[in-house]
Amino acid sequence: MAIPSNNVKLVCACALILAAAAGHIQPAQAKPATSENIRLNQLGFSPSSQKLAVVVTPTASGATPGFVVRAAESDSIAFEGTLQPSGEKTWSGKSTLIAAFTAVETPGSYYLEITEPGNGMPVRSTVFTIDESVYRDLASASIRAFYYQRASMALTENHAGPWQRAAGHPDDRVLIHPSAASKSRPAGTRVSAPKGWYDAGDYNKYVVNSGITMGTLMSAFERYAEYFLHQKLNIPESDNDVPDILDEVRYNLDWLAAMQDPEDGGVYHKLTSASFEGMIAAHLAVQPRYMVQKTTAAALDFAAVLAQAARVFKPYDPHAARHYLQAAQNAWQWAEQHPDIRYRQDELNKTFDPDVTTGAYGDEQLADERHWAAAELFLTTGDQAYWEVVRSTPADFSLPNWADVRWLGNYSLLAHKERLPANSAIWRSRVEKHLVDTARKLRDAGGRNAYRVAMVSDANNFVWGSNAVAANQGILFLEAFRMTGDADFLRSAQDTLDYLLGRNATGYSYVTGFGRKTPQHPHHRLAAARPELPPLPGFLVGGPNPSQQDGCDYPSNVADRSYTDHMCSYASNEIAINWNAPLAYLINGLSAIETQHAEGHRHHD
Ligand code: 9MR
Ligand code: CA
Repeated sequence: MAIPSNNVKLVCACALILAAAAGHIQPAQAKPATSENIRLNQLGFSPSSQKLAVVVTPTASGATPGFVVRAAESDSIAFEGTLQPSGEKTWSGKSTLIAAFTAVETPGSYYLEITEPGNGMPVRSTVFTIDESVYRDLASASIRAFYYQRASMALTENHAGPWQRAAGHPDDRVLIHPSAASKSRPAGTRVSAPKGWYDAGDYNKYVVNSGITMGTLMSAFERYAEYFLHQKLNIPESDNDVPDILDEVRYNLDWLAAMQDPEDGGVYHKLTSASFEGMIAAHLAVQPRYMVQKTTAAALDFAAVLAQAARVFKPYDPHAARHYLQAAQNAWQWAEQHPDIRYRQDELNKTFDPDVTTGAYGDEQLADERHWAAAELFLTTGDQAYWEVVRSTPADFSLPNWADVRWLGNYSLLAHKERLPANSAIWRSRVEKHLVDTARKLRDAGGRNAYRVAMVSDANNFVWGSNAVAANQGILFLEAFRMTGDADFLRSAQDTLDYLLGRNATGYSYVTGFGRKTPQHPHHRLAAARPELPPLPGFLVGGPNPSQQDGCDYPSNVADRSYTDHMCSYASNEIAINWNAPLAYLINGLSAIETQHAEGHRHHD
């Protein structure tokens, strides 16, 4: 049955009467097949949000056919519209058509039905939900994921369900690697640095990558504190008086604090086994663990995180907060005295034994780390010396990643206007302008794009961990919305979430356990060790990455399709804390804004 662009109800009714007269109504069989070519957020939408689906078509067609949205249970029509051509093509050279159905606001289950371009057959999308709480579970799962990554403690059934497990990595007898030897801690000295989160699919703990992860999570809390005060995550600390997200952050903070050498304030780059463990359970991964070389990047990221923690934890534990601030200042001092100790793993391995071959997080540019540390230290202490560093840093925008944290500092500074110096107005308007201009450009690029999302508009976005590029763009949009109040930016943030949850070139929702087509075989040792279970839920996989550094088999080399749901693929299908943190920020930020909005309405009524 073809769907005309108007009079759909009438035609359908006629068809029904004719079929009934002929005496062979078979509603079950009559339902059109589900098409993989209709891409949309597989969880669905909140009632007031923008709602789009993208239809990937084999060829460009001049026609703009109609579409309908039907209620899943009754098949009755809730909305009729016309598919709009997108303009730009996909990176595979395909055309797309856009279905907009924002007007559907009644909570319920729905599907989209179209006449498939090319063959004229009616097809439908998978069922999606419209509901105020549609993202609630994902919002908490994106943070609960960190709980699953905890080292040094057993996970119990009441918190971890079927993913309960024995404790791994006590990390209370970590060896000082020769690269990290000092007078008071010669090579082979045993030190203790338990707790913390496993970085990713591997079991190591890296200060640099913890840095951006912690900064992102604490900033999410600072921006949406009211919302997080009420969020319950069912983690072991859920019964105390501290917001659960901060309890989770603190588990990693306890480890991070122990990465500092108390003797001189320097910070070890990582706590790691010499080489990666096999795909085995945490408690069976028992290679010796080492503290490896103190670096400038580690010290500055540490300083930034501990300075922010001093601010964030002050109301809950003022004693700990003072300690965090002192640790941050000590690390800063060390970094000022050692401004250019970079982590170069290949060189390190020429001098020291054993060779270390795990994640390097080697960063050659350290001005951004210095800026971020100065920004957080300034906000916490008000000390003018830090402001001088901040003030002299270039203001142009760059999207945060583990190696570029300059804008973590700027986001913090802009969100704490009341703490900026009296004469900072010019600085502030310049930095704000860079933020808003960049967000506007990205938003416009998204508006032209075949998937209607900024992320896909530039093939260079598809790096290792591309999904975190998308999630960080989502954060940028949320910050632009905070700055301007322009709801267009909120829609761009929603577009970004829609991209991650299925409106994309592979048709995957990239978060484990959330959506109809999700990663089943992430490169995640905790998951690989339990093949009888579904993968641990709430984890964002790295996503499409045409560089394919893992050498696995991929279905495509095209930028946004170069993804494979195979355990082998650490370059496209691993999970990582620095990718989950911006997902958590985006989804919880959107939920927080949604909640405010709904409450505003209720008060208004
Ligand atoms: O996310 C990191 C990516 O930017 C780098 O290109 C890549 C290679 O150095 O490493 C990624 O980080 C991995 C880390 O080195 C070890 N743990 C797993 C991380 C995610 O794949
Ligand atoms: Ca850097």
